[in-house]
Amino acid sequence: MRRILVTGALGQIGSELVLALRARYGSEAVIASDIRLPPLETLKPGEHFEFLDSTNARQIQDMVRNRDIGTVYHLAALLSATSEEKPHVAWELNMGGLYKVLEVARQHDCKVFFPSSIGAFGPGTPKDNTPQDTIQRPTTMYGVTKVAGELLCDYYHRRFAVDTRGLRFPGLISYATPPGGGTTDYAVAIFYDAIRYGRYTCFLSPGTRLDMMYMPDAITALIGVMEADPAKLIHRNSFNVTAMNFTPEELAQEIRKHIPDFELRYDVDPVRQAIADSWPNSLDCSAARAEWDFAPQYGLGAMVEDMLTKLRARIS
Ligand code: AKB
Repeated sequence: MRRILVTGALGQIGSELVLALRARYGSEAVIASDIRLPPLETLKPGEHFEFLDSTNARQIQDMVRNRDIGTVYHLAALLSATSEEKPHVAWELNMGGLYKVLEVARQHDCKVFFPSSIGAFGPGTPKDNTPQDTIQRPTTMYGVTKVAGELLCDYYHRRFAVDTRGLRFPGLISYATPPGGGTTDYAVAIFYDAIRYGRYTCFLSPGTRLDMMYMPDAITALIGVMEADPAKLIHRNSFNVTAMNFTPEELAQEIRKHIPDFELRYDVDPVRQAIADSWPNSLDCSAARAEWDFAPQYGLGAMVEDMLTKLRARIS
């Protein structure tokens, strides 16, 4: 079997995806890569981790050719809030990196996964039960790179038969990596502060409803869409996926079932609030269910219980 390359392997999704891919296909089959390297002692015998700057076409080319890569999970990208702070870097990394990965994939017949987002939608998108195929027109640089990325992946599939597949992720909640640069990060940070201090100050306003998914469901969905029978795929880039939606207050209420005195305060960040306000409240995932059996397991209650248990063990 040709190997699997994961770019951005130390990021929120990459950190957990690499473990799942190694468990499923064997350590020898998976090459994790990033522009940082993990401490050597964290790697077990037989696990591969390589330096790779995914804006450098030569490095991608060498990696794919020399290590016999057949599939690329291209996760290296800036998230929404950081992309608004540094739009030029976001364009260079999110679009430039994807274009170079697709070009190498075309030349070496690789399959490519592209992570899109609810950020690919905009203020003109229907907010509730947002359809799979609808108006997008995002107003953030992050969203621009996600819509353009979806279109570019579909183009490479139609024009060059590159097997590209993608998911429009909602906010992802995970205990394995700390939050970093997203608009939905409050839904991760809240757990750290709830455990440590019993209170949290939220940067989004009380009524902000957003789609979310617990990381184990995101990893199952990622592998699921990549293993799906291509004959059944009507869509490719990218599928709406979500598992729950809530406001900060609703999340706090669920946390109070475990930490009764938990306090939630607000100090709204206008930049991240404007981004959140331009995104949908809830996605329609019927295409993902029909075309490759998407079936998330965690709702709000199960996610909160598991997050608190796992994060408590990690923090202590
Ligand atoms: C972000 O908040 O930037 C991401 C996303 C929803 O794409 N979590």
